[in-house]
Parts: sequence; structure tokens; C-alpha cells
Amino acid sequence: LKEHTERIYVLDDMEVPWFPRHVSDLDHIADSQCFNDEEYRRRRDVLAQSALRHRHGKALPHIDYSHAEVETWGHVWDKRFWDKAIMRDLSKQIGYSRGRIPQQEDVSAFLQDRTGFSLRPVAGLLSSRDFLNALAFRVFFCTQYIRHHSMPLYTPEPDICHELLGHAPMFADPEFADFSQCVQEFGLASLGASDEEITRLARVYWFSVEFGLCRQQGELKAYGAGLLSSFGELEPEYLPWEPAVAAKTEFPITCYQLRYFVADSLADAKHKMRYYCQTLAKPFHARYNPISQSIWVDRAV
Ligand code: HBI
Ligand code: FE
Repeated sequence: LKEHTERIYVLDDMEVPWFPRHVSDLDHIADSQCFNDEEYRRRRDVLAQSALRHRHGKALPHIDYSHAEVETWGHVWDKRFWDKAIMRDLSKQIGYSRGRIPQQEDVSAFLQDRTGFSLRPVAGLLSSRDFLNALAFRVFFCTQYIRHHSMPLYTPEPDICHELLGHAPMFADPEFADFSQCVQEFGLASLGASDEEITRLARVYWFSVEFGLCRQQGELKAYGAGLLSSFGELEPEYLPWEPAVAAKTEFPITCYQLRYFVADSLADAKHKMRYYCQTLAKPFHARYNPISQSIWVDRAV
């Protein structure tokens, strides 16, 4: 019964997904998936330790990915959705390919060159505040572990596939250079923001950087990184991109999205995000000085 999620019950002539029928059946849920995989957990621990040891200015941890890990990467690779042009650049310049997981160090150097964003390793999910705060410095916290091989096309947490196939291409795309600027503005807006404002910013971030859609020559295009691993079979609702509405909209993390916000264009997505960041009522204004790599604070008048 280990693979309980793949099991079904047959009730009369109806097939229904497995469900616990006795309180002790919850044991199967507790044991499920990666939690019960000793080897996987040890691997996650090792990568978490190396991420924890990382300090600003030091070389990023080099990870030797196993054959099995590269195989999982390959499954996700087949679903990647970024334009051929940007994937070609990533293949040529840093050896992105189906058979090799790129090193974070190489990707970081490449992005720094393109849009000024750099990557740094992190052991797992951060709070919205911590994660957004880093964006103010054009630093993107990136996990280095890979999802469990039992479900290559689904992960409720970020993993190396999500970061390098979902996010990195966006920060590498010259068309998105301006958009990267907006992402930094999210970060700046989050500095010293109230908890309520962080919640709103996190939602706007979610519905754009993670799950944003925009129109391009009449076609619906994904620009959000989460779309990489979450194309569902459900019929979702499409709403016009309005950050103030997105800010009030809750989102599911562990299942398919029920609604998407669609911008008229990438420029429209950008303008509205930028405007939204400026409407936050903060008693000060934060600016980033790229020379000293520090934040300057202006008091609002
Ligand atoms: N933490 N490590 C990590 N990676 C993310 O992508 C991430 C996070 N914490 C919160 C978060 N993303 C977003 O969903 C928003 O809450 C900002
Ligand atoms: Fe993400």
C-alpha cells in the first residue's frame, strides 16, 4: 500500500481515489512519497547543509548530480516551455541540456551578465518577507535539490528544475530585462513593509512571476515559472491582469491554479506591477545603490 496515491477503490461500478477509512490508515499518508525514502532524505540533508554554509561573496556549491537525478531533470526538461531562442543561448553558453543539470554558479554568472540578477543557494522555502527582501538586491534564492523521482512533473516546493527551467530563462531573456527590474522593485517594496503588505506583494508575485500569462500577437503566453510544472487539466478562470485584485486573491500552492491573470502584453504586466509597488503606503522609500550594493532610505514627505 506504499503507493497509496495510485490506488483506487471500486465502489459498485465507480472508481474513486484511495482514501483513509480507519484512523490508522493515516500511517500510509505519513509514509508516503519522499518522506520514507532514506536515500532521498539524506541527499536533501547534504544539499541543505551546503546551502547553509554558503556566505555572500564565496563560490556557490558545486553539486555532482547522480544519474537518477539527471533522469528526473530530463523528464521536466521535456516539458519546458521557454522560447527556443533563449534555451539555445542557455545551451550554448552554459551547457543547458537534457542530460546535464547546470551548476548554479554558471547560471548565476550568466544572469549577472544579462540582467544583473545573481543566484544564491537556499535549503528550502523561505518566508515571503525573506524571499522578497533578497530581490531588492537582485538576488534570487535558489534551491539546489531536485524533486522526488516518483512524481517528476509535480512538486509543491521549489526545486532545481523549477529554478533553472522556470525562473532562470526569464532572468536571462533580454526581452525580460525590464521585467527583471520590476522584480527588483517588488523586493524594494517589501523592505520594511507591514505583514499585510507582504501578503499582498506575495500574491501579486505569485500571479505574475510564478503564474503570469500575457497575450502576444493574439496568443496566450505563459511567462510565470510555476506554469512549467503545473499545467492542469482543469478549466481555469482567466481574469484581466490587475495587481490590486491579485493582491486580494488567495492561491492554492499544492494543486492546480483555479485562476490566472492575463496581461495585455508583457509591457502591460510590467507597468501595472510597477505602479502597484508605488501605491504601497510606506513611511519611507527604499532605493538600491548597485555600486555599494546597499539600500538607501528616503523619508517620504
Ligand atoms: N522561498 N526558497 C524559496 N523560493 C521561492 O520561490 C519562494 C520562497 N518563499 C516564498 C515564495 N517563493 C513566494 O511564493 C512568495 O511568497 C514571495
Ligand atoms: Fe518560483
